[in-house]
Amino acid sequence: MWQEENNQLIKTFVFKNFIEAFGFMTKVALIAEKMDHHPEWTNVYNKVTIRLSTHDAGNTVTEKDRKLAEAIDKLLN
Ligand code: H2B
Repeated sequence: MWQEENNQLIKTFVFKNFIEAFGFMTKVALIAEKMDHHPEWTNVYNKVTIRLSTHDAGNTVTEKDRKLAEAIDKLLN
C-alpha cells in the first residue's frame, strides 16, 4: 500500500535480490521518463523505497503522482 505522509506517496518494494530490485528500477525509470514524472527513491540491496511528489506543484501529491504509483503497481501484477 502506498502511504501518504509529509506530502509524499511512499511505498517500499522488496525483491529476492539486488538484480531483481534493479530490474524493477529500470522499468520504473522508463515509465517515469515516458510520463515526464520522476521518483525520489532509495535502493538498499533488495529493497526499493519510492517517494512520489510533484516538485512543480510545491512538493505536494498530485494526480501525476497517483498515476505513476498506479503504473508502478501494474508492473508487479
Ligand atoms: N517529476 C516530479 N516528481 N515532479 C515534477 O514536478 C516533475 C518531474 N517535473 N519530472 C517535470 C520533470 C519537469 O521538471 C519537466 C521540465 O517537465
